[in-house]
Parts: sequence; C-alpha cells; structure tokens
Amino acid sequence: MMNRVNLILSICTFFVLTTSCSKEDGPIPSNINADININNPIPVAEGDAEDQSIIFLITIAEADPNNSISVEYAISGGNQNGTGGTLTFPANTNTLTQTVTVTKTGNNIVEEDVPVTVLLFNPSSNANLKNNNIGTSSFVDDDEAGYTVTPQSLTTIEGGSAKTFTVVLDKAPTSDVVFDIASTDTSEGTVSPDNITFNTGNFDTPITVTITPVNDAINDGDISYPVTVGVNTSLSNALFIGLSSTNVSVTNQNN
Ligand SMILES: [Ca+2]
Ligand SMILES: [Ca+2]
Ligand SMILES: [Ca+2]
Repeated sequence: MMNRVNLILSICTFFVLTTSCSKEDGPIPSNINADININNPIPVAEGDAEDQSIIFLITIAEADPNNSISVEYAISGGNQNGTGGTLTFPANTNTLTQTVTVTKTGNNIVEEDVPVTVLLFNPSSNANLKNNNIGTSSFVDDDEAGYTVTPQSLTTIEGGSAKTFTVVLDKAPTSDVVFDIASTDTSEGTVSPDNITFNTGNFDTPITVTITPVNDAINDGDISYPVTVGVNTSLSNALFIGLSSTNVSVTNQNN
C-alpha cells in the first residue's frame, strides 16, 4: 500500500516538473564556458609620418550555440590610448577570432618605445578569461639620436681671422640637448660659445661656433689641437647622453 502511494507521488512529481519545464520561455541557458584569449603581437616600428598598426587577435575557444559571447576591452597606448569597447561573438558563429587595432602616427622624434596593451574584462557568463587577459606589444621608436659637426677640420693663422664650424641635431629631441665645447689648447685658439643648447624648436637649425686663433711672439711652428664637442650628460635628454664626442681638428699656423 505504502509503495503504491510513493509510486503515485513520484509519477505526479515527474509530471509536474516536466510540465513546468516545458512552460519555460526565458533564454535558453548556456552550458558552455568558452575560454577567451588575446595574443601578444610582435612590436612594430613607428615609421616617420604615416600610421602604423598593431593588430591584437581575440579568440574564443568555441561558440555558444544558443547565446552570444561578449567581452569588454580597454586600450592603453597609441592613437587609441584610453579608448575601448565591446566585442560580441554571435550565437553559433563560425568566426571565433576578432581583432582590435591600435595605431600610432610616426614621427622623427627621438623617444622611448611606446608600450601598447589591450586589456580584456567583464566577459559574458558563458565565457572565461584565460590567464593572459591582457595583450601586450609596442611601437618601437626608429629615430636614432645623432648630431653633425661641419667641418671637422680647419686651419687658422696666428693673428688671422676667426673660423667657424656648426653643430646640428639629426633628429628632434623631446627635451634639451646641451653640448659643451672646449679648446684643448687655449694658447693657440679659443672657442665661443663654450656651450650650445638644442631643444624641440631649434634642433634642425645649425648653431655656429667660432674659433679665434691666439697670436704669440714665439716661432713655435704650426700647432694642431682638437676642439671637443660633447654632450653634457647632466643637462641633456637621456636618449642623447650616450653619444660620443667629436673632435674638430684645428691647426693654428705660425706667423
Ligand atoms: Ca620615426
Ligand atoms: Ca620617434
Ligand atoms: Ca707663433
């Protein structure tokens, strides 16, 4: 008798549950938890004028047959610094990879490389961010620090006129670059000025340095000495302080 009651109760319970299930008309629940990955693209040289691009690939391991998969992203670096959006993979899609493109406009400025990241966050409930939920890359600066001294050899005559040479930067700095200029034999020639400064505005305008010969009453023959042109390491942009100094070879002829 007891078993029969239990059986009837069980059948009723099954019937009620089945009926209530078939009456549900909300969203079909997802039973997947798709992994979402982002890659680390190889760094890209920034170029000089046009935009260069880094393309990040965001991949889901599988599509959800019934619901879309979405994830938000935030960009750091490049022209899109501080922006972001949402990537949506439609239900049952065959497209498992989408892209986020970050660009940078090239220039002729000597600067540090620009790091670029794309951070993934807030995935939909049917998806799971893998350990590397951040993609990293960089725009590599292709502008090399340098300067040009012209000419690097000249001749003066005791009691004669002054001679000049010029110094100019090859590429723009982001802050001051200071050169110290010194005669290594002030009994034969002196320099003016003894330091010059380039900045973001005047980097490509040559600055003139004057060498004034020193006269003496000694029959000392022609004397050669270098005038040194070197970056002042404590006053200059860090990307320029490794540049080696230049010797301007000066010969002061005896009169
Ligand atoms: Ca460049
Ligand atoms: Ca640059
Ligand atoms: Ca002399």
